[in-house]
Amino acid sequence: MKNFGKLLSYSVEKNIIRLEFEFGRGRIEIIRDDIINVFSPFMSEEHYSKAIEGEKAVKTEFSVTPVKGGIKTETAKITAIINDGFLVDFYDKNGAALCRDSREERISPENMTEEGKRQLLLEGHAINEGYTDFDILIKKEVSPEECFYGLGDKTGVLNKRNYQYKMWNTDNPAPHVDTFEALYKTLPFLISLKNAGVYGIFFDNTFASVFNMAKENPNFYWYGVNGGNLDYYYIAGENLKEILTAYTFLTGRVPLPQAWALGYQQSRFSYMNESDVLQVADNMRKYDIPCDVIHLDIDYMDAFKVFTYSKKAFPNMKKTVKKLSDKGFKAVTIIDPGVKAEEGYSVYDSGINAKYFCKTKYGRVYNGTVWPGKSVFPDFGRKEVRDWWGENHKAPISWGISGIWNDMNEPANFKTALPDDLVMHDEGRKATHLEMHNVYGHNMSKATYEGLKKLTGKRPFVITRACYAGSQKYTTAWTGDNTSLWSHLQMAIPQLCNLGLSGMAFVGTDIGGFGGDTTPELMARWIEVGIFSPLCRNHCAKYRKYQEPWCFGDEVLNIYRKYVKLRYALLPYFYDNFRICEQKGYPIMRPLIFNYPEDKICRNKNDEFMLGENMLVAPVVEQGEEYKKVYLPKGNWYDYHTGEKIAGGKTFVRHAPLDTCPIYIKENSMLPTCEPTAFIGEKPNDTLRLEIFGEKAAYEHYTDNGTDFAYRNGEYNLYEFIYRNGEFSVNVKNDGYAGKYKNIVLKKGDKTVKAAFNNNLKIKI
Ligand code: MIG
Repeated sequence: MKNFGKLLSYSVEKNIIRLEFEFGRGRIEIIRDDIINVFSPFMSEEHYSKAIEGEKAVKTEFSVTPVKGGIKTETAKITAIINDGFLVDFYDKNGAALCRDSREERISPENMTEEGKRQLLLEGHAINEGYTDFDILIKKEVSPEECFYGLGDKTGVLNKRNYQYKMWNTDNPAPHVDTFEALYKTLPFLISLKNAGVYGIFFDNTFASVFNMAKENPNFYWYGVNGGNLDYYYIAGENLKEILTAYTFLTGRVPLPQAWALGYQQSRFSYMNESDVLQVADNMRKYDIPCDVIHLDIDYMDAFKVFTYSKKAFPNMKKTVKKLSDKGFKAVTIIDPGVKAEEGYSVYDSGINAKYFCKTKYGRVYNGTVWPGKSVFPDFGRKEVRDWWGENHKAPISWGISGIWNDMNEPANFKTALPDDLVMHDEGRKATHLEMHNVYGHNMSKATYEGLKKLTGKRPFVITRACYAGSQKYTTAWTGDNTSLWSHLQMAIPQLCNLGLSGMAFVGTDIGGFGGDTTPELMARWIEVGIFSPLCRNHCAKYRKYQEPWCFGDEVLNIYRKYVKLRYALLPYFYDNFRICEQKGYPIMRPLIFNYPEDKICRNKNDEFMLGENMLVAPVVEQGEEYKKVYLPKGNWYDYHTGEKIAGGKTFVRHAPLDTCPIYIKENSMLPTCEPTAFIGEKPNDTLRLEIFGEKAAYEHYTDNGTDFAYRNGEYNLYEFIYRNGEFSVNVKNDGYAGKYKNIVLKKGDKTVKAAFNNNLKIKI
């Protein structure tokens, strides 16, 4: 790490404090009273952020005063002391030290002898080389009880303490075990929670970085990166909710999806032709499994050429899609970034003519090898390339495709890694693969999102494998190639929760597992978890056992149906939570700690999660287990299956045979549901079912057309439902959407009341 030396002088200009050190320069930028940026221009004076779009700084009161060995700056929420050596310490208003740079030195693990290394190599072990020193190294003090959350799709348990991870978007299908350092995504944001308080920290640098979460030394965690700038945001807040609202203020939020995107989705690598696809569709209806989407994996293409389809497998794609749509299904097609290098193929030709593909440092178009064989890679950092890519979606849109699934966009290359010095651009600026690698999937998703939005005017549905902080504005994501293993079902919970805590809230795993062969029991337990993941898709690898719901016999089929129907019943609740996510950045699927930051037991709760504020899910994720050890935070809860009222603040055992996923509803809440249908929109959604739990509750419910952006112009309905003194009433907060409910069915315990819906309802129950 660079030695900055003593602080020589500083100056304040607008919201920026400029710092002159003996051996370098630094900047402190006050973004808001709860967000401060720490910056040093190792590469450039500009941030060049891909995550943060537009100017975020708002006019904020702050003071700057000299202190011994540095300066102190204060906003209404943060006190920061900037010391010699550009060591920065953050305190809250009560003086609690939340985030101080550690003064301790790292001890290099490179003290290993040559003989030691030789032995390790002989046995086939990797040597932890290259992790010893970094141009940019930030060390932050850690207290003994401190926990870390976020960091994206990383492996392991919920609390990231004691792990080391690398941010370098990586496609590696080997089973993702706890020691895997890099998966597909780069979300360099973490939340620290300790007895003294919470804070968030976002390291906005796209180069390969390493996070060592107090694994090397229990006294500090460190972040190291070679390349880019020293550029991080300190985020203050009272609790995890405030931190996430502020983080998503910076990097953006998941926009409301089209309603159908919340339905159940079925995929396989691949449904090989039209009759395969139609058969899956027919079986969904035949076996009465609600389903909205069928995915077409790479084999639908002609020789893996993107934006084409194989006429042999799908003689007329438009007709196939029409047949699906007649049965109530949307089709989503996969699109890879690798464009087949073949003259006469229009996507290749147009991209070559316009010079849209990445070049080697010698100026030649770079050829890699992916599914189509020799392939070229669009330089997605440039706007004109993104626009061109977006326009290419005219083809799938003309076939009637409803959404796009972006794969392989780490980017993956079969034979070797792409060269570090491959020329890529960040808009007009020449950059390298090393800098742009981790935002390749982000830029591709942005291209897809903007293309679909322009072509359809609807809320685009995009799924991606690789992404960067801020990608939530453009795309949903799945966790890539998991395996049909119990350990991967277990990991799905913390993995999806941490993605949500990293801003990527519309996420899911391959339900049933991608690689390997799932078992009937694992399938049943996985769907019991999977229906709660915002993105709900069953997907499976080539040459692996078929894993559609009917492939495991009647018992599993019945369980599958029961839970997918539960998903469909809960769609109004899901949609409400998506709206909250767009408004405040709160994830839909959350770890308990998000709702109960004071509850120490929740800090390490890996096998339960919350859906929004009111629903707690405690699934069985162990083979052969028929009992679940359930923990409920303080307060009263209702067992969703039996209605039994249970006092929380304790752990107890719930009988949970294969067909039972324990679910609990918080006392004094309401749960909106609907009658499950075969697909969303099969029947008009005109009856709201509302279940009341407890004697005093208020709940906000949101509806809109579920399709386009009219809601942003006020075309939505927002109701506040109130239950007090035995009476239910409605307070209309916004009355802008014409699609109104006709009926309401109120439920409380074993009482049910049906009524015609209107804005002035008052019902005794
Ligand atoms: O090299 O498109 O993660 O979901 O089925 C494999 C084929 C490429 C990897 C994705 C997976 C997809 C598969 N793809």
